[in-house]
Amino acid sequence: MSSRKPSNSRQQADEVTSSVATTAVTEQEASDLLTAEELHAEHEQRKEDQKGRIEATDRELLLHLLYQMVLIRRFEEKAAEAYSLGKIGGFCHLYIGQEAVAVGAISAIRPDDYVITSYRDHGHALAKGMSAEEIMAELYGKAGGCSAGKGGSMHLFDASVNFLGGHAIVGGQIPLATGIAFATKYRNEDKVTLCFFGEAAVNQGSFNESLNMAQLWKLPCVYICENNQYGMGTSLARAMSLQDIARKACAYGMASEFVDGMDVLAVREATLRAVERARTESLPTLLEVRTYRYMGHSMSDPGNYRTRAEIERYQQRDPIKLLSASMREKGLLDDETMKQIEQRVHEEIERAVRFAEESPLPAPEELYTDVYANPIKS
Ligand SMILES: Cc1ncc(C[n+]2csc(CCOP(=O)(O)OP(=O)(O)O)c2C)c(N)n1
Ligand SMILES: [Mg+2]
Repeated sequence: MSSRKPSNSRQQADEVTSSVATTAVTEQEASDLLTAEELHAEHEQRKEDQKGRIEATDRELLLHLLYQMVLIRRFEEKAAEAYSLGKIGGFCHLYIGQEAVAVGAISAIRPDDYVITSYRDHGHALAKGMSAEEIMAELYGKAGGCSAGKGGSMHLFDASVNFLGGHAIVGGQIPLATGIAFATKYRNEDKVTLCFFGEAAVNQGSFNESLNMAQLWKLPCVYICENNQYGMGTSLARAMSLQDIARKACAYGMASEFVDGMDVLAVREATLRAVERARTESLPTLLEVRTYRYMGHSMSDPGNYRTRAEIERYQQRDPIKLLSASMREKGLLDDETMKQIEQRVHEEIERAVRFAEESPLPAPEELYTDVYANPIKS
């Protein structure tokens, strides 16, 4: 197993400062499998790490983080079901397995801060406060959706909660985030921008251009790379010469951290540090958050490029299981409370599906609205 497995973000942050040659993950390392005993030992170690963080966190907040992760997981399971029934068309990229990243990071900002992300956006939209109803209706292509049914899964958007998309061009949101952070600074607004993107976007020129500018102009932006180790069917090891993404920040003189993306509290803490740097010093940060997606790249991906054993290995590190197990061991969660969380989530999802089913399709004349800011009159 790779020595870079994300069991402790502090330790990993230290490792980031060690040499490139010793920290890069090889394809061999990435495909190594742990034995059942090793997996169990790793899970126990992670729980110990997380329990230390739990002691410093308010129980209401812990329950809120757990609720949000369960909500995103069940929302997407329902979306997958609706997609299979033909109720959702077009592209649909699920976030299952990565919930701790959006939930942990967004819990570290204020409602008036901005979030922007890629097409794998359902989790971020929910965590930023968009309703499950308007998101599900958007997936269904209905008029009640957040983008009036014309954006679909990849183009969720709600300016009222400062969620600025949902972007389908890989790496396209990174310069947009830099621009948003520039605008807030220019207007003297005390706002931070969180920009989420996949690790494949790091190979795009827009990443380099944006981070260079953000550091040069001291912009309050947190760049959060969700390293789920695949860009469609291509593993990180086959596509990136230097796979230690956090280290790339040194090319811009920017602060960075490597974070365990399966531990929602580790993500929250690293983001809190980055947000503090953005607010008090107006400086950007690059976070490399190591995570894993359990499902295919999109609903049409059969996933032939990885083994079931590899997926199961990561499912052992499940962020929801980890938080609930740690909370139980600390006496902060019991069966009854967990049942209530699942029940509340179930009701919220049922309401969302009902809303989406009952919402009308967009009227045909809507084809001509929202195309140009100043429509040309015929
Ligand atoms: C500029 C551009 N090139 C290629 C694509 C096709 N494409 C869509 S998703 C994707 C992989 C991106 O992977 P990553 O950034 O790691 O995000 P993940 O899907 O893993 O969340 C590619 C190549 C695209 N949408 N935009
Ligand atoms: Mg990826």
